[in-house]
Amino acid sequence: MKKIAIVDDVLPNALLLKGYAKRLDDVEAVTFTDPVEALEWCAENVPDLVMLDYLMPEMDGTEFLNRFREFETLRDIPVVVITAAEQKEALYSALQAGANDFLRKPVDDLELIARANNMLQLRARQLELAEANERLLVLATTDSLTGLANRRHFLDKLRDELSRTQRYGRPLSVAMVDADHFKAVNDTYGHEVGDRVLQQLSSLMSQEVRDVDCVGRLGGEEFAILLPETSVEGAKVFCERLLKKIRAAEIDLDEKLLHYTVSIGLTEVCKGETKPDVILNRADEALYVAKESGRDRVAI
Ligand code: GH3
Ligand code: MG
Ligand code: MG
Ligand code: MG
Repeated sequence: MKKIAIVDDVLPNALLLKGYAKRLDDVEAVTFTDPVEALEWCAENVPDLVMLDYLMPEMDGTEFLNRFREFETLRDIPVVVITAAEQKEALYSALQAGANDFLRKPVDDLELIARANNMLQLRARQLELAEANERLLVLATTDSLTGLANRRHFLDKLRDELSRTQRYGRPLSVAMVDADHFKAVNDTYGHEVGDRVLQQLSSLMSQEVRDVDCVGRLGGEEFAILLPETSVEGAKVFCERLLKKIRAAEIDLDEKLLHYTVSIGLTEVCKGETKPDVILNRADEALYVAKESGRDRVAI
């Protein structure tokens, strides 16, 4: 059900417009004689269309529009302003303040319906586009196999977190996680089983982190975890707990239970450090040490 707010200081006018609006499909019209009340209601309910009488004693249409457009959620909501034929200046002013269309008094019912329909279609298209954008954003930032942040999104988060960390002098740690002997898992059990391991590993990491942390898949069987507000000591405790959890996890292959491990390279961001590559390289070097010294462990 689409919502239309009708704002007119003269109640019979408002009710007349409401009567016309009833002829629109799938629409609920709410009337207001007090523009302040109307603004509050709109901010709360986000209508799909506003029909606004220009001349009102408390505030004129231009002021209403200025205040209306200040709400982020109401910025794109279509507004049809209603003016008397002699109020030329009022119409210019309202259009400049962001009115999308207008009607002349006395309002013709068919014209109102036609203009309202146009505006409602515009609004429907806006909502479709917003949803499509939302879906695109998810696609562009998510790794499809694991649902984790993809490499690009993880790097964006790292950059954001880096500037925040440096501004407030807060600790930040980064862990690089790489599956051990993963080639052997694929070679022995097939790529599909390998994918299942990556998916389980991803959900284990996601479960283990806090809300402010970010887990990303950098590529292949390599992941990274961003740990804001965490020094390397705290991050090491976290990594040990994660390693334990991963060690205890199993993949049911019917004929047997498959176990797997990971190695982790850990580093803390230094004061004044701003380059993501340098930090990731340092985590990578620590990861190499973890691999060389026997795997299934964390190195700093
Ligand atoms: P190490 O313990 O030294 O890390 O050994 P490793 O075998 O894990 O290392 P290597 O880098 O040699 O092999 C990584 C393997 O990960 C090779 C590749 O087939 C596999 N792999 C990368 N991406 C995927 C994926 O999306 N799915 C599956 N199933 N396997 C993948
Ligand atoms: Mg009026
Ligand atoms: Mg590996
Ligand atoms: Mg690797």
